Amino acid sequence: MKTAMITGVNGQDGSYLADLLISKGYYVVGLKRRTSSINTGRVDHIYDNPISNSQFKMHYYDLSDGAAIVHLLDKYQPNEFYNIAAQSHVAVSFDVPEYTSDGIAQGTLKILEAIRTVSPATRYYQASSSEMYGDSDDYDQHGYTETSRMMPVSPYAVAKLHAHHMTRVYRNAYELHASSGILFNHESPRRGETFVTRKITMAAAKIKAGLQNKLLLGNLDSKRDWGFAGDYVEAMWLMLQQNTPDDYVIATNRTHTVREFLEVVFDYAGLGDYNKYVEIDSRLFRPNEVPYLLGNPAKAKQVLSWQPKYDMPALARMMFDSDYAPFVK
Ligand code: NAP
Ligand code: G4F
Repeated sequence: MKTAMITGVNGQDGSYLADLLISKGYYVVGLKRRTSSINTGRVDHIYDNPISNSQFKMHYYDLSDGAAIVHLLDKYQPNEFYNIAAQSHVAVSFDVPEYTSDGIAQGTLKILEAIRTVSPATRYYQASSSEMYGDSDDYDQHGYTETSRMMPVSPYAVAKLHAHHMTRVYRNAYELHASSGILFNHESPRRGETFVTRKITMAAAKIKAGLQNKLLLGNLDSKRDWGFAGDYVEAMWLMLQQNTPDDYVIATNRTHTVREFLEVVFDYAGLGDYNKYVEIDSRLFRPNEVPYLLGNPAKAKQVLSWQPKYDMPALARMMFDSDYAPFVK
């Protein structure tokens, strides 16, 4: 039985990845930081099922703890390691830049160094981000590729770029099987409630249920390439099954404004014009914005045979249905 270790296992991607790997017969060691309130809601179903429970073990771990990761890697010698944990909210990274950077940049380095030292056969996945492109204009009509110039515009994105390059350095210098997935925005019913898509689908569900009448939002004009998280964790796994480690763009190759996402959700919910409910709040604008993201996943399609199954409208409908389900009598 293969063993996989996942940081941030109780986050959106960590939980879908744990589901996928367990379904493939892996023993999954999930790493989670200690919090004062229990926040295992996204993985509780794994505990509740006796079969998946027997393939799952949780340990406490924080990205700041270099010694802990040495011990964990030494103990389990996992076949695969997925570094998913991060302070992942771009706007928040302007409020807590040092904390964000320490976890993402130095935390990644600690893990890579620990793999090199005590478990060099472990295959490594780095959660890189389309946010790293920032306001670069180095794209064509098909979008950004793995080699497009990156011009990050947030503390989060600079830290992700540091981790991205460090992964490449460890791959080349020490011949680690270390790959980075440059993932464009991906969402799901498990998406954190303060990211814009989930904020919109939850608000639409509550408005339809008569429990909310206003939705405060920031910039509606930025464009994002939105896919489904369940599709994207399959790409992570596929990267680590290749003989050669590499970097891959994972995206749908379609881009939409936040406004278009709003229109799809409010129309599908039968609420009509979103302008009746949405107010623009200047506090929700960022000091710097990434205006446009479109990913070209041609390499992933060719090498990994990976394709997304959901486009933005299908994703938006899935998320709304999930958020509205508790209100259906
Ligand atoms: P998420 O839902 O915010 O999950 C992040 C996970 O990291 C949570 O389990 C969180 O724990 C954990 N974490 C945060 N700080 C930590 C620390 N100091 N030590 C240990 N664990 C810590 O994020 P996601 O959407 O699943 O994204 C997964 C990864 O992909 C992140 O690295 C993100 O930056 C990156 N990414 C995401 C997207 C996207 O669109 N979703 C796109 C590109 C890249 P708590 O639950 O306790 O906060
Ligand atoms: O949903 P968002 O917060 O996602 P963002 O900033 O694109 O970052 C996400 O995707 C990245 C990949 O490109 C990941 F690396 C990162 O971890 C995260 O998962 O914001 C999307 C857009 C932005 O332009 C933002 O300004 O929506 C705009 N927006 C407008 N009103 C809002 C809001 N964003 C949030 N979170 N909340 C609002 O009220």
